[in-house]
This record gives sequence, C-alpha cells and structure tokens, in this order.
Amino acid sequence: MDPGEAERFLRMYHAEDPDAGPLGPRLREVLRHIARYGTYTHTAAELAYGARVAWRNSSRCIGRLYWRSLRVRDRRFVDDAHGVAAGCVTHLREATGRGRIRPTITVFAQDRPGRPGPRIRNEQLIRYAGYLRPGATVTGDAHEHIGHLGPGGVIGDARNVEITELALRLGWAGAEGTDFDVLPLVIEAGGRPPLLATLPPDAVLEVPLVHPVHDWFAGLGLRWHAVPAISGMCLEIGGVCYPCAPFNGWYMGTEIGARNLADRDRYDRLGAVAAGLGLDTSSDRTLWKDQALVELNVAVLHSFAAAGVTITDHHTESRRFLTHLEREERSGRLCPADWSWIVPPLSGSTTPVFHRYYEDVPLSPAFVHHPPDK
Ligand code: HEM
Ligand code: NRG
Repeated sequence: MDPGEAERFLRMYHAEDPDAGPLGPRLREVLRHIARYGTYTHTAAELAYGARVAWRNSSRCIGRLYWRSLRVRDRRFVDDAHGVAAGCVTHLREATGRGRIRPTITVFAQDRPGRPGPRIRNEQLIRYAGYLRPGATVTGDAHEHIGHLGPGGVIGDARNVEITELALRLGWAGAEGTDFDVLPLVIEAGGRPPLLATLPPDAVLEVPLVHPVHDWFAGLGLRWHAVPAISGMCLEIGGVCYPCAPFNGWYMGTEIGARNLADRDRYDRLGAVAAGLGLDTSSDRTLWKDQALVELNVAVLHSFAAAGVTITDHHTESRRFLTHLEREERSGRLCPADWSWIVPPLSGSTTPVFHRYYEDVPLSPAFVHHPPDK
C-alpha cells in the first residue's frame, strides 16, 4: 500500500475533526505499521469518518445532504461467510426500521496482504431473480448490463440473470419462478467455495404497488423492496480497501418507477400501464410512454407512503441536493457531482439540478466498483 494515501487521509481527518486528537503520534504509528505489515488498522472513529466522507464524495449520489448521519456498524472482526450473512441480516433489520429507513453501513474485514477480505457477489443485498425463458438469449455485455433480450425474454429482473444462474448452479433451492423472487446472498471468504445465504422474510420489507386513483393498477402485481442496499462496491479509506461494506439509504421514487420497472431491459412495464390507462399506443407521438411513466411513478410514491416506508421524490431531493452543494461550498470544500447521474430520469428539466453543471473529480475516501472478475 502507498503510505501517502494513509497520510493524506489522516491529515484530512485531523484537520476536519477537532476531536481527532494529535496527528503526529498517530501518523508515525500508522507509517510504522505499513512499513512492517504492508497495511494498518483504522480506529473506530477513523472508520466512521471515512465511511461518511466516502458517501460525501459519491459524485453520482443526489442524497448526500445527510452524509453526517450515516450509521456505521463496525464488524471488521467478521471475515467468514456465515458471519457476513448474519451481519447482513442484522443490517437489513436495523436499517429497515419497519419502514423508517436509516442510512446505514456495515463494514466487514479489510483486505490485508495475502488475506483478502470477504466479498458479496450480489450487487445489492436485496435483488429479484431473473430467469431466462427457454429459448431466450442475452447478447451484449452481460456483466455490466443485459443488452438485448432474445425472443421470450426474462421472468423477473433481467439485470440479475447472471447472479441468478450462479445461485442456481450453487444449488439454490428457493427459486419459485415468480417475477419477484428474492435472491439468496452469494458470499465468498477465505478462499472457500461460495456460501449461499437465504434472507429471512422479516429482513426483507416489500411494498405492493397500488395507484391512488386507478384500482386496476394493483392487478398488475407489481411490488418493490423497501431498502436499496449496495453490496457490490468497495469502501476505500486511506489506502485500505474494505471489499465487503454494504450500505443503504432510502429510495428516490424514480429509481423504481422510471428505471427498474420501466426500462426495456429491466421489467419493461410501460406497455402494461398504458393498456390499463387506455392510452393510444399507435404512435410514439401520442406520448403514451410519458403518460404511463408519470402514473407508474405516482403509484410508487403513493404506495411507499401508504405503507409507511421512507421514500423521496425527485423534486424534493433535487432541492436538498442544491442545499447540500451550498453547504459544502460554505465549508470550503469542492463537492464533485456527475450531471448524468444526478439529474433524475423523469422530468429532468423541472428540477433545479438540471439547469447547471458540476465539477466531477475522484476524491478519497470513496466507494468504488470492484473490477468485474476480481
Ligand atoms: C447513487 C439517492 C443514500 C452512496 C444514488 C442514486 C440515487 C441516490 C438516486 C443514483 C442511482 C441510480 O441512478 O441508479 C440516494 C438517496 C439516499 C442515498 C435518496 C437516501 C439517504 C446513500 C448512502 C450512500 C450512498 C447512505 C453511501 C453511504 C451512493 C453511491 C452511488 C449512489 C456510491 C453510486 C452507485 C453506483 O455507482 O452504482 N444515490 N442515496 N447513497 N449513492 Fe446514494
Ligand atoms: N438505482 C438502484 C439503487 C442505487 C442507489 N440508490 C440509493 N442508494 N438510493 C436501485 O435499486 O434502483 N441508497 O443508498 O439509498
């Protein structure tokens, strides 16, 4: 590891947090550890600060106003797959809060020289299986994104075909073949074969989707899980990599209504919604997709609110994000942002985040995507 990265992190932490104590002795200790062991161990306070700043630095995230309130669960002593599975279940129960969702991260063992930390193969703790219908084919870069579905398509979430097939190969017995089968976790640790871990139902809160006006909408049988918990990214702090550090906030409605359930290569349900609404789908120019998209998003926000599950809308979140930018500027910090991820996928130009540009630079600490086949 590069001792310079450790030093930069420690200098930043001690400059930002008056309670951090004296820098000198800590810096010398860390540099000595790196020289001797090739890595070092964060204090609990360094870890909590590092995780919060990694969120603050996530230039694709519109939800950063509350970065200071991230709950950090320190499980660095856990490096085995069963321990990780149990820690994830506890994470979900605590973070879900029966609908009052709490932004939370659980940090498992770090990478050490010759001893990599555990890894969760799923991109999120809660994901729905995707089953290729017989005869269907997938082309394109299947790892990043399912490209084009062949005839017959997919049951469930086409994005998760690969992890579903892996789970099935590993002997997953829970597959029911519905559109909304919750996948088991696939956890690797200690160079052993992967562990399959089924999530207990009480750890997975879901919301059936209904529409405030259109009763037929419930008949579409759509639902989504309450908590987005990203498990496929590495938390990097001061040169240390935590490859297993699942984190969650709450959903912005458009993630579900304008992407997950609407994208052609996900659930592709705009046609079904348009049919229910009785729209003229004979031409793109009737804007039937646009109308269906709005009603689908109305249903998502309405259903989560009615079920008492935290969710935000893209107008509110855009305003909050600009407040966050102002605060960061006043603190003398650069707040990196990626326009193409920050601008919501529905009614972009009606939100204030659309009408400006942002600087985007990689800062550390950070959440980074794992290289595809590591
Ligand atoms: C991305 C919202 C909490 C880290 C995003 C995206 C949205 C969002 C809308 C874009 C997702 C997409 O287009 O697929 C929110 C909201 C939160 C929240 C409403 C509520 C509290 C958090 C937390 C963390 C975080 C707690 C980390 C501690 C990230 C990261 C990405 C992201 C790393 C980029 C993911 C990627 O590259 O795939 N967030 N977020 N967010 N968020 Fe947040
Ligand atoms: N679009 C993805 C989730 C990405 C992260 N979004 C959040 N993160 N809200 C989806 O599942 O739709 N978060 O930590 O709250």
